[in-house]
Amino acid sequence: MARKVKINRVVGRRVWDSRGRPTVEAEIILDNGMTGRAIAPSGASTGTHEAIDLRDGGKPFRGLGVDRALANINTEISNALRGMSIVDQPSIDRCLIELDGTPNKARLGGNATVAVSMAALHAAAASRREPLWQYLADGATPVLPRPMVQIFGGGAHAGRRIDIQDFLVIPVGASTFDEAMSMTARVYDAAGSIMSDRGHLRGVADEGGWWPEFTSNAQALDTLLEAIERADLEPGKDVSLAIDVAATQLRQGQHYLLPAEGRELESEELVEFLIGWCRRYPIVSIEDPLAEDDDAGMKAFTTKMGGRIQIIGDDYLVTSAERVAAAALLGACNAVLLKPNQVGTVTETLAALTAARAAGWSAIVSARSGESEDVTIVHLAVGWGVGQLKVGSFARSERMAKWNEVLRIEEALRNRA
Ligand code: 2PG
Ligand code: MG
Repeated sequence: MARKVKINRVVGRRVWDSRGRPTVEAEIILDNGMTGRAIAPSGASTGTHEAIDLRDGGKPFRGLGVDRALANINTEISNALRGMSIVDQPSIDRCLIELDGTPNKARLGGNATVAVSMAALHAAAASRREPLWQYLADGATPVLPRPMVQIFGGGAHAGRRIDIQDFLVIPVGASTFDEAMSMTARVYDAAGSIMSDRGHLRGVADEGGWWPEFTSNAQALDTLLEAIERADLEPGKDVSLAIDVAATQLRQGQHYLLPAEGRELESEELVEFLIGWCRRYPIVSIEDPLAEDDDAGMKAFTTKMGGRIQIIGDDYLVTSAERVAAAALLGACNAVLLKPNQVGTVTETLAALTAARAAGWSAIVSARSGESEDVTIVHLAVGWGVGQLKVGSFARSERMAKWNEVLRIEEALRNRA
């Protein structure tokens, strides 16, 4: 039945993201009157190989207008998709890729294509009268993700107050998502209290994590441990640590510059520096430990630590199936971060997940630092059974909308079992 339901038209509209910047919303209207819509997110620490976030340039909104991306949706994309079956996501995405005709969605804009691609999923699920996670699972067992939650923001998300971009916790001891959220709430609150007690509370960074009023990166890690203990939880047993180094942002020529440490490091030195932290702290996952162009460093770090911790490629892999396969062959990373807007369509995001699984890797679905109320990625994580989810911190509604959506899905699954 749903197979016969066709796309009538696609509408692009300007909405606003969590940084108060313009972004793209796409709405797909089906022949039967049903609709689906989605909003494109945007990054601050973006990889060179990501799909292009098409912006207008010029003076308005500091060049960040999206009128060109919207025009592409309202004309070319709408015309090309009209009449296509809504449940044929691979064909819809192939049509977007071919219509764009560039290797990185530079012509139509990755922000236009990802919003349309995700809107198609919502319209398809609606026409099947299924929740999106269930439509995506397609009969397979859905999996609730383990959350990875930012407690302190740094790097490009906090005026580079400290070098490391994300200090995160993973509530490894939780046996349900609901329990994981309450553990997180306690740690987030305790971390805020510690900052406040020391007169260090300065509000929150881009993704809702506490603004890092620290003098060194290790101070953030020490404070995380303190916060876990103050929440009556045990570091490493109930709650483990993770970091996103976002090392591309630290790259200066062939070196890495860590101003908060007052140090400039060679690639091999950064590898040893991070290994030192892994010895001292219960860190179970490190993202982008080296820069996007540092294959040798990534390989060296993975050779030494890949058997012990999760090593995630974000800027390094940009949700590209080809880059995942090449990195696996090289022996660099053992996990991929999946951000649909890095590649521009849902089908290509799924291809990156498939490549990761073929390599025996884990995967993590992730939001961007510029977000909205859109919760599509939550459904991707659950429906595809990805296993992990990273959407920023435990404050600000663009983050909480996503955590809360998982709670609703957990309840729906429990009632079904
Ligand atoms: C990252 C993301 C999300 P951004 O580096 O993982 O935290 O940041 O969206 O700015 O690339
Ligand atoms: Mg990252």
